[in-house]
Amino acid sequence: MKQNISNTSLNESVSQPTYDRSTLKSRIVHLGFGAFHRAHQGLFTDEVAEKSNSDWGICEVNLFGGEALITSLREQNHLYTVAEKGAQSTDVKVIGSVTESLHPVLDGIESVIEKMAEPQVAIVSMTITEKGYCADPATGMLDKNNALVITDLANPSQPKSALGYIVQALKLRRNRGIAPFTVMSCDNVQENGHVAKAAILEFANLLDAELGAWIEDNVTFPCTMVDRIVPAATEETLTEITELLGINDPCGIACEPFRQWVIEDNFVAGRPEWDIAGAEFVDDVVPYEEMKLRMLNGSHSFLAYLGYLGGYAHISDTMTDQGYRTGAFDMMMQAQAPSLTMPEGTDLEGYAKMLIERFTNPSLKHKTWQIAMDGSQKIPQRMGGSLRFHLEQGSDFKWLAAGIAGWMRFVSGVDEQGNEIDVRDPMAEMLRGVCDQHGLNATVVPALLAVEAIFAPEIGQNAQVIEAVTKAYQSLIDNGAKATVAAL
Ligand code: NAI
Ligand code: CS2
Repeated sequence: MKQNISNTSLNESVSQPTYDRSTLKSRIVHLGFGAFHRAHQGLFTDEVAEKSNSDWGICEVNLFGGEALITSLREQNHLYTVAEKGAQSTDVKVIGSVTESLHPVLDGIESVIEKMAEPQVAIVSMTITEKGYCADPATGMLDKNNALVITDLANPSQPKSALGYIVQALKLRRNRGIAPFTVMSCDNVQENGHVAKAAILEFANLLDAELGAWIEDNVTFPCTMVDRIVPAATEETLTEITELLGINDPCGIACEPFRQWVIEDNFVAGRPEWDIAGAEFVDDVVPYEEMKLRMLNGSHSFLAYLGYLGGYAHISDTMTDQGYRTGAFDMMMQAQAPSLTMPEGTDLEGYAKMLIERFTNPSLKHKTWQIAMDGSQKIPQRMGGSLRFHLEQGSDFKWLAAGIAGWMRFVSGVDEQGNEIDVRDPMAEMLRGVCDQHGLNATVVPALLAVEAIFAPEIGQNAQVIEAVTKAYQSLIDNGAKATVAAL
């Protein structure tokens, strides 16, 4: 038998499930067995099983890529490792909450839909990245011109998009008289439950208005705020996990020790007691989502674009540069915090200081390039709301302007040394086309701000925004990213 995590004794320091895994049922189907889910929801659900008599298990699905990961997971009885890396030490845990796994390429589309339609499935959760919602980034509404939406509407029984899978599974449940499931988004999307609901309802209504009405009446879409920094696995982190574990785990993932999960308590068919593992159930998640998206993710994107251009490969590298460190803190406190309306007693300055500490963790090699990915989907959520706030207030938004200018300079596809940048974004080609028409010239700024799928006209055509972003862009061209950030 091939030796692996499920049939080999592991190093003593590794914590392993002590509960009876055979009692878990696939009551959750999760779309997106990526880095984040493994270190967050998978781990929370494992802890609930460890601390109570929970029977909540997860069937993992990857709709796009990740076939090898699913194959490896099966070979090791669906166990995998999470390594929580603090600045000084690392805790290694084996996670037991996964019951089974499916992949449309390995198992066929029908088997995924049939699993989602099984009566015991109470929750379909998602970490499918921002672009997985097939929504227009500027409005959050379904993008009817999205290629996946077009093909799925034409052939709904053989879907490709997450929306198509969910709607088809809900249709089967309705036709079979099976109660619906809750759809729970765990992506970094502003009002993620509302965006998921709007996209799914619109998609369903375009197919069959009665089905759309049934979904609207019967399905809930709780919003969630999810937080844990989980960089993509690298050879280096996998080698380190092998050393700590005593055996190779291709599904292992490293992350920071911090984790947070705030969930709107709105589940139609029950839910695990994730609060046992530290999650918070609240009535309204939106303020927490806004706080996290603007302060953490907004400054992450700021550091990602300007850091990459400044020659910093990792977020922790940017934190060794006082200009970036101060710039990120000021971005949080001057540009983002004032735009938030938080429950009384929320300490935003304490939050910002903690974020700077988390970004500093030298054990986490979180690539600026990774965070820079999919900027067209991220910028509106991370900077759009606060930009609107400053325009209304007449207050200074130079940090946001610098972040947006950094993104514009990044999507040109050429770095400050003239080397090519591997820009990954669903709109990369269109963005590159716009950049190529202008070269590295500030005239590109109004041209990119005019892309309405990213910037609503009241932002993109606002003279103050154009002026501030142009000024920051010109500084990037004349002085480079490091000097531009230092001058903030
Ligand atoms: P990843 O690259 O490891 O995984 C991405 C997952 O999304 C894969 O399972 C893939 O199958 C799926 N996917 C990609 N495109 C899709 C599409 N069009 N439709 C359906 N599924 C699609 O990324 P990771 O780190 O797991 O992050 C995923 C998302 O989780 C992020 O975009 C973010 O919204 C959220 N998140 C990530 C955190 C992190 O630090 N990594 C922390 C908090 C939230
Ligand atoms: C990052 C986030 O990749 C990105 O865009 O900003 O994934 C970030 O690491 C998480 O939201 C932290 O919770």
